Amino acid sequence: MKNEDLEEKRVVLHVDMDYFFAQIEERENPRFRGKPLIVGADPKKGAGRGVVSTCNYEARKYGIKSGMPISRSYKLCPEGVFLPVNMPLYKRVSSSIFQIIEKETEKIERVSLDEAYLDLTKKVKNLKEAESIGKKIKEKIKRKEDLTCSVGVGKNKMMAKIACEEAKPDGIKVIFPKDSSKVILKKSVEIIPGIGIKRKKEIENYLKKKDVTVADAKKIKKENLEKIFGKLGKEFYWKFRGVDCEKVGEKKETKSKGKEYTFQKDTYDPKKIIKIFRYLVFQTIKEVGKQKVKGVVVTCRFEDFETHTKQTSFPLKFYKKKVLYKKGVSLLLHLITKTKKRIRLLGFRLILER
Ligand code: DCP
Ligand code: CA
Ligand code: CA
Repeated sequence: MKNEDLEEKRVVLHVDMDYFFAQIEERENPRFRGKPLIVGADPKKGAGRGVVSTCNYEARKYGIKSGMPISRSYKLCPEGVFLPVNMPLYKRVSSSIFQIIEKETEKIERVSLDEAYLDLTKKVKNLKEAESIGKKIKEKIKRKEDLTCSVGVGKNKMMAKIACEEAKPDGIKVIFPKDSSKVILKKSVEIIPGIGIKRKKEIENYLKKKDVTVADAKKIKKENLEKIFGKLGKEFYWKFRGVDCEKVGEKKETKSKGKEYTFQKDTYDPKKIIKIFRYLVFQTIKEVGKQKVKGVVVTCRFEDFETHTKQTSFPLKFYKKKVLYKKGVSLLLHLITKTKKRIRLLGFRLILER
């Protein structure tokens, strides 16, 4: 099989910082160490309306998670330390960390502020050697920034990421090629990159079974996966077998800039909605400056937390403030005209040319 030949020879390393924003806050404020610490919107004693960005592991014991309403996290842990997001600081730390990582290879894929894949195929003879590089990266990050990360090594991006998840926190793990397909079998199908709650449900519906594992999903024929997931079906078929041909750097981080606003009170007042929407659009346009724009994304979260997004892309020449605003408004109308629900949050984002 051609696909498999290509990937057997690769060595991929995945680095991901542990509880990134919260760990930086702990470093800045050592007195909070050991206490549950939540980074995100102001909880306002439980009346706050934003979300949790992340939290440390002590806070996770209370069931707090990224993306959860901050009010809920406050109910789960009112004695927690709640801190606002200090993005400029996290960005500075991120670029300092990437300076370390970039010394190891040019073949890097930056996934987000705290996460990257490295293709070490040409740098090392085997996975054990990659593990040494991983240890070196961990030590350097600890020494320079006093922060911990986790590292995974595998024969492809998927296996490196799964290894890294298993190494968390502050660990390092290698999954050798011969073990790759075996180690994923008993795990929930959600460990497969690209399979989230929705796709897991589709697989469960197809198999008429709950809590499907990779072993369950592996029983589905390639043609049937293609029927369920279209073009992605074939990719999933191979991923269930530990095979992932995606190259490091292939899936570039989409560059985008945007703003969100959570209303003080859920609203359907068109005046309020349009006023905030205009603000989000023109603030974003100002921040984007002269960068080329490829698309527009509008997000709308309703009073019951149901969240919808709609997006459109267009040729680069389209960049004009008024056009972007009009595009945004038409997407927003699509999202809100069919519903009678009040709006909780609005978001506007521009996809940028890299
Ligand atoms: N983040 C966010 N909102 C989310 C998810 C993440 O603002 N819904 C931010 C805060 C995180 C950072 O991105 O610190 C990195 O996200 P991760 O998913 O890697 O999570 P953490 O680094 O916080 O924790 P973990 O140790 O599980 O990697
Ligand atoms: Ca992380
Ligand atoms: Ca991450």
